[in-house]
Amino acid sequence: MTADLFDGTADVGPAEQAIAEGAILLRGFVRPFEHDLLPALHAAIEQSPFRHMQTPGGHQMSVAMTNCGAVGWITDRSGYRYDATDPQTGQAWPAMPDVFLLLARQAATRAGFGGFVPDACLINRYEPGARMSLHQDRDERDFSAPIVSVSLGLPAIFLFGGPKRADKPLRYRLQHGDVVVWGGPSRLFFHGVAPLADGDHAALGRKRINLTFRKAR
Ligand code: MD6
Ligand code: FE
Repeated sequence: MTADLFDGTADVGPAEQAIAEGAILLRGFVRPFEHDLLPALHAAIEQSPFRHMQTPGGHQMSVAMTNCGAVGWITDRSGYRYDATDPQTGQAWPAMPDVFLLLARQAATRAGFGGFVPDACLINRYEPGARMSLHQDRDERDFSAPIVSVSLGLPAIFLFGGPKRADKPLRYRLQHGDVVVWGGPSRLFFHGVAPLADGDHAALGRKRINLTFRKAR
């Protein structure tokens, strides 16, 4: 019970944990990629900066977003969609860095989804208090491809429900370097992120960054 006090295993848990049929949590999977990943992330953000998008209902999202890849996910008063152009810069989104692609492919393969080629990477930035309400990812054309979700920076509580909005979500703590791969039977399950607790991460400071890789088209 107190082993964590002595050997630092308090938050380690099993390295791989099934969280639903078709969904697996790969703890620390980012580690071998981290050295190349963070500079590539910062370069992408420089080209297409974070912004708080509007929902179709007219609310501003608490999570700031940008994208890289051939297409990016956007929301505004007219709805949710993927677009090849960043509406803020008027330019194409930054190309998907090789290290992003490699990480996403390897994680998908590890989870049993070989041949995953994402064309979109949504980059989410959570500052303390930011949250993502329960939703389904359903703006992609082909639900047979999985989603690969990478957590960086401050830890967050990931809420993972079921096929109906009313299904009571389970809670998973996602830490820097964790990857969730998600597809098959749970591809359309409701999920969200609880309000981010304040903290200071050694590499990223007072924020959490989530990369969500999808095959949108
Ligand atoms: C987040 N993630 O972790 C939000 N969606 O910041 C998602 O909305 C998400 O992690 C689909 C699949 C995996 C995810
Ligand atoms: Fe989602």
